[in-house]
Amino acid sequence: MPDSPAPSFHHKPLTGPEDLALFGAPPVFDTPRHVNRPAAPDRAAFDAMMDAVWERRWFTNDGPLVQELERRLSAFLDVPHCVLTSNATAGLDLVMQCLGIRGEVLLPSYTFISTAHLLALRGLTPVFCEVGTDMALDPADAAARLTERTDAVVATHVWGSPCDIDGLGALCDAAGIPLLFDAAHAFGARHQGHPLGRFGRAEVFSLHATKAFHTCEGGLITTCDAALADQLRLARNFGFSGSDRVDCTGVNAKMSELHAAMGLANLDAFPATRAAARAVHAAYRDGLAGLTGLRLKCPPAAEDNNHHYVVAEVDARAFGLTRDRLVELLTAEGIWARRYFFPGGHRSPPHAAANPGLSLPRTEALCDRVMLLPGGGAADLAEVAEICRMIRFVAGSAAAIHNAGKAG
Ligand code: T4K
Repeated sequence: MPDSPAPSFHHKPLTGPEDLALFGAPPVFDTPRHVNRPAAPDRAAFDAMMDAVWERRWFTNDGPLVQELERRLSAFLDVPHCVLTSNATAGLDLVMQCLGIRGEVLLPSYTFISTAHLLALRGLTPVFCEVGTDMALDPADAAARLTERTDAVVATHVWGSPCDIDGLGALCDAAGIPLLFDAAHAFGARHQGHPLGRFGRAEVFSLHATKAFHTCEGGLITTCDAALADQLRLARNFGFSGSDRVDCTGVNAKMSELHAAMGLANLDAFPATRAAARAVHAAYRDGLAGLTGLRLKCPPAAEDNNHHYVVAEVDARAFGLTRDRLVELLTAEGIWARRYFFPGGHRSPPHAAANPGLSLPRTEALCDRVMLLPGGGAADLAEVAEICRMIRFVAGSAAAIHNAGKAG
C-alpha cells in the first residue's frame, strides 16, 4: 500500500498557553500560510503558450495573447470592451485621464491606498467617505460630501462583493458625474445575475498574483463605452495610433505576452478555483460558527461573491483579546493573518495631513477589527480545519493567554 502523504502541519495538543508558538512551543506550520496564496495554473498549458511566444518573437505591444485574453474576458464577463493594462493602478489612472477628471473625487477611506495615491499624483483631491454595513462606500455619506467640485466617484467592490451599485448609480446620475468601480477584489462576482464589469462608466480589476483571477501582475478595464475603450487603448501605449503617429498623451501601461499567457491558463481554471474558494469559505464558516466576538463576513445569499477573501471582524471585548493580539498569536503559528486597510486612507500619510480632524468612525472601527485569514481557491481544507481549531482554542483560552502575556 502506498504511504499516505505526510500532513503539512503539526497537529499539536492544545491544553494551555504553553502550547502556543508565541510562548515557545513549535508552530503549527513550519512555513507561512499566506492570505490569498496565488493560484498556479496548469504548467503544461502555460509552457505551450510560451513556446509559441518564443517562436513568434512577439513579447509585448498588444500581442496575440493579449488580444485573445481580452476577447475571452469580454465573453466571460459579458461586457463589450476589455482593455488589459500593466496593473489596476495604471488602469484607473488611464480612466481618469481619458475622462478628463478634475477637482474632487469621492472614494471610500476603507480601501487599498493606491487609489488615494493616484488621485493625489494626478493633482485631484481625494475626498474620503464612510462605509456602510457592507464595508463598502455608503451612498448617503457620499451624497453628504458631494460638492460642485466633485467630478467622479470611485467605489470599491470590497472583498469580492458588489458595493451598492444602484444607490451610487442614482447619486452619480443625479449629479451628472461618472461612477467608476474599483473591482480589484471582485473578479467573478455578480450583481443581479450579471457578472461585474458592465456597471458604471468603467470598472477596473486588479490581476495581481494575490487576486481571484490573476496574470501575476496586471489590470483589466471593462466598459460598455466604445469611445472610451478606444481612448484607453491609445493612452496605454504612449498615445500611438500608428507606428509614428501620436494622437494623445499616454504612458506605458501595456500588458506583456507572458502575463497574458498566465491569464489565459488561469481563466481556464477559474471556475474550479472559484468553487474551491467557496468550499474553503464554507469550511471557515462551519469551523468558526458560534464563536463569541469573532464574526466571519458572509455575503448575503442573493449576491454571487467570489469567496476569495476570508474576512473576520474581532470584537476585542467579546473575544477577550484584541485583533492585533490574535494576529500576533496566529502569525507565530505560521498562520499569516493580515489586517487590512489599516489605518484607513484618511489616517495614512500623506493624506492624513490634508484631512486634519476627519473622523470616520465606521471605517476606523473596521481598521481596528478586520483581519483576513488564509483563504482562496489555493488554500487546503485540512489546513483550514487546523486554523479554525487554533482560533477556537485561543478564544477559549483568552483569559489565560492574557495573563500569560502579562507574566511574560
Ligand atoms: N484597489 C484595491 C481594492 C486593491 O486591493 C488593489 C491591490 C488595487 C486597487 C491596486 O491593484 P494593482 O495596481 O496592485 O493591480 C497586495 C498587492 O500587492 C496589491 O495588488 C493588492 N491590492 C493588495 C490588497 O495586496 P499586500 O501588501 O497586501 O500583500 P502582498 O503582496 O504582500 O501579498 C499578500 C500575501 O500573499 C502575502 O502574505 C504573501 C502572499 N503572496 C504574495 C505574492 C505576491 C504569495 O504567496 N505569493 C505571491 O506571489 O499587497
